[in-house]
Amino acid sequence: MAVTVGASRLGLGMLRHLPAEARPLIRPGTVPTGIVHLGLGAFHRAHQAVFTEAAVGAAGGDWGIMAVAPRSTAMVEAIAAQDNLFSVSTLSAAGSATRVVGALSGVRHAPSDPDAVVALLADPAVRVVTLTVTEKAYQLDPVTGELSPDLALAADLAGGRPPTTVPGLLLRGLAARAAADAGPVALVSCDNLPANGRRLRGMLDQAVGRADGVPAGLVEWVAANVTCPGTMVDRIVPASTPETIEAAHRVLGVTDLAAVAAEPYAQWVIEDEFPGGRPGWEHAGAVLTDDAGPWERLKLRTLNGVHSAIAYLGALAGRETIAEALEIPHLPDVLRRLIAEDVAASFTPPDGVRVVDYGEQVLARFGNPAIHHRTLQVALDGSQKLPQRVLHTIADLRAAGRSARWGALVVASWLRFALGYADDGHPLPFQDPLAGPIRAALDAGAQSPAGAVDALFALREVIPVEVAEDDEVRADVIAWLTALERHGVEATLAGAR
Ligand code: CS2
Repeated sequence: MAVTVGASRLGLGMLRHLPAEARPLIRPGTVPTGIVHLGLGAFHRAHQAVFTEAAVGAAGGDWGIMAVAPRSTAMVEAIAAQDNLFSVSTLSAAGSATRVVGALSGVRHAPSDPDAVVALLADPAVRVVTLTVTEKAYQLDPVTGELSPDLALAADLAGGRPPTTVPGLLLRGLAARAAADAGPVALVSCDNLPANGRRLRGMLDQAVGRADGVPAGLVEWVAANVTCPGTMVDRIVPASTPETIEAAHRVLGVTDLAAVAAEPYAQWVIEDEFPGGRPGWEHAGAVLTDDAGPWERLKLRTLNGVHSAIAYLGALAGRETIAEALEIPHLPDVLRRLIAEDVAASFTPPDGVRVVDYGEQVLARFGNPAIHHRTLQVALDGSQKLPQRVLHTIADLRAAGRSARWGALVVASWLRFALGYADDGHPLPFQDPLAGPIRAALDAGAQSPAGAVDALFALREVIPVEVAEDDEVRADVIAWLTALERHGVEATLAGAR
């Protein structure tokens, strides 16, 4: 990232020079590590780190976060050079506020020192492990939940060398923990996966079942000592840019190369299954519950489903950000129909929540003009996102004998996006772990919208069989794709009934 680095850098020595309201609630180094977090991205820094800092500030406890980057070194180096400090700028039309967060007790880079990460997972002081590693790092087939046959993962399961994948790190860490008799631990997925706790557990059970060289009895140890509480996580946190660093600099007067920007809203719903204890997250506004399922469906289908719809339609129509895309004429009306007619009819929301009201709140959040969330960022990895964001909505509606026309529009817009060019002919990047098979299917069927839909629907790892074999859904997706190809996004939305 090309930024002008000012003379002074954020660090413990600078804290007393910061405006009082920008100082951290806790000082790194004063709270011992109790949490290991995998995934050092912007979302973790603006979400779980902020909740945990507030919880420790209010209720105490040894819950410093040792944050592990599973891939890149840049953030590890930036945060280590800043004494584990970073800032969060909260942005809205009403103004912005920047505050330094002191939740991290340290940072590690998994690829350069996997054994250190395994040792951390086996440390009795660590009783909670949280994850934000994105959908694809779980290496689960999005439709069946089967662990992937990926070669690096197979090598991790075979053992004999330090692990390189997230399932491999967890497996070896838990094996070491069992061997050390280091006590129970909660593994908490904070990724936007359906039933993320159950998925993580499924991933772990399959990894343990297939692994070589793990202690006898590991299956039983994991069953007795490891919980995987489900969660719903929510905060819009775009990828940081040089402007994010400049905004932090304006308030702090020092350079923070790990700065993040986020919307004011944040929500965290957590199933309360923590055999080794947990931070007092409820003091930070989190909701502790015995079933996060209804919250998770509400959020994935409404917020994330609508987000993906805006991302694909907006990118096709040449809009750079989500907020700009919302200005496409008729798009908000179409999204309201998607929410009211399809999403709301597809599941039972949490008690006391009306899906259309939640949807209005979501649309207002997407319209935040201070958040520059790129349509191309939200458009990434569609094959991993579409099942929980829209295909489950379609499957549930059809099972109840209802139509799913607006859901079909989202699928068609993704497919149209995958063709790789915008309405004005500009190339669009298609980044997806399944880009190869999706491209090949689209090339084979590219002569007509029906051919493209049939080729894509034949990919079982993307489209669930009940959706793929549904003639009405197929016809709806073909009709939308035909309109999008012939008339473009704006005319298609103007004519949408
Ligand atoms: C977005 C999410 O990038 C995406 O796919 O839909 O990251 C979204 O911003 C968060 O889930 C909001 O909580």
